[in-house]
Amino acid sequence: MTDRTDLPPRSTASCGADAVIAPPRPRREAADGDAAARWPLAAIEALFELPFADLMYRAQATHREHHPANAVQLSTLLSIKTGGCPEDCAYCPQSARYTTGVANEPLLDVAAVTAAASAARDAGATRFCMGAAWRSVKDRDLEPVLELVAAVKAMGLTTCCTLGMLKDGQAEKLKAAGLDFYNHNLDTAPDFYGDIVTTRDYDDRLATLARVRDAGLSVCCGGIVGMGESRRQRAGLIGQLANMDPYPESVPINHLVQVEGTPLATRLDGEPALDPLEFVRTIAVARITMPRAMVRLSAGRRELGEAVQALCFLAGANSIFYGDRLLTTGNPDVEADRALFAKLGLAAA
Ligand code: SAM
Ligand code: DTB
Ligand code: SF4
Repeated sequence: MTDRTDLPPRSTASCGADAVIAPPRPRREAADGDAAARWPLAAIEALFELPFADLMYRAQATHREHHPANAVQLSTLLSIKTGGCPEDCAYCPQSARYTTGVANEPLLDVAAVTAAASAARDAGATRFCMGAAWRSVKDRDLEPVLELVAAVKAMGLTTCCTLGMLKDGQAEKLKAAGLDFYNHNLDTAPDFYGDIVTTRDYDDRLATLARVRDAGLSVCCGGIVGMGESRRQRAGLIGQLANMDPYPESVPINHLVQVEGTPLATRLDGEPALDPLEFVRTIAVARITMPRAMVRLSAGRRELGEAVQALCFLAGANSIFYGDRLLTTGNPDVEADRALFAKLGLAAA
């Protein structure tokens, strides 16, 4: 295990006794190699508890130490196989168990996918993520996906797929076809997961992530905030991610998009909505605990609005989904994002 000392310097500002921020530090791995977490839950919770300005200061310092200050990666999503999924993920409009108006469509062909990838590249995206509403990948479906990956890779884009669980050998084939990243989210903390998904276990997800890592693919793994989880559970999700060895290269943080017909559209009725600053805090904690990762401000940007997005960039988010659609739901349009980038002095990367 590598020794991570990614913490920013303590503040040396001399404006009073409380000017020096004593940052919670990750525990080193025990010498005997036991599984002591580098980021114990208590240390992650302590980050969440920091005064907002202190948290933002640390996140921004970490961000600047490891990344260009004002560059944001543009990643475009395409749903290559929409709807009809057998899983019961309570947030998802593509589950066949819920009536959401999302139809079950066949896998897109190479021409449709390369047309979308070409438009994304022309609009400035450098990364292209193809998503399929599958529980897992059937071998007969893998072959056409390999063609899609090869075609998008040949266009000079960074490639990413999210296709559900992978069996032995499938990650290697995706890698050989030209895949750079595989996205597979943990979604939430282990102790909240059973409230959200019952048709696959947390361990199933970890097993797929291990296959992805072993095949030499880069890992894209994150979760969803705002599903009714507690702050401790948000910290639990970040802990799961940050304590992976190595942690994911790419960490999408989604804000729940409540879609009519899904259980989470109504289950949260009557509960206070997640405070937007709590979402910003989650981004900041992800940045501090995974300093070199690309932290992607993912689903929910339309609902967050410009000011909260600006705070998310300040908190260390350095990637977005770009283009007016996510998989089945809307995203800010390209013109709106260009205007926001101009206003904030951000450059597309
Ligand atoms: N079916 C594959 C799987 O679940 O592994 C890949 C596609 S799935 C739609 C990819 C991710 O999108 C989910 O893991 C979840 O984190 C995110 N997602 C889906 N619906 C969402 C929603 N309504 N709000 C926020 N994030 C969502
Ligand atoms: C991720 O973490 N978020 C993206 C991507 N990975 C595949 C998906 C967001 C989906 C939002 C709901 C929808 O559009 O269907
Ligand atoms: Fe299916 Fe993925 Fe949606 Fe779950 S998140 S229902 S696995 S498409």
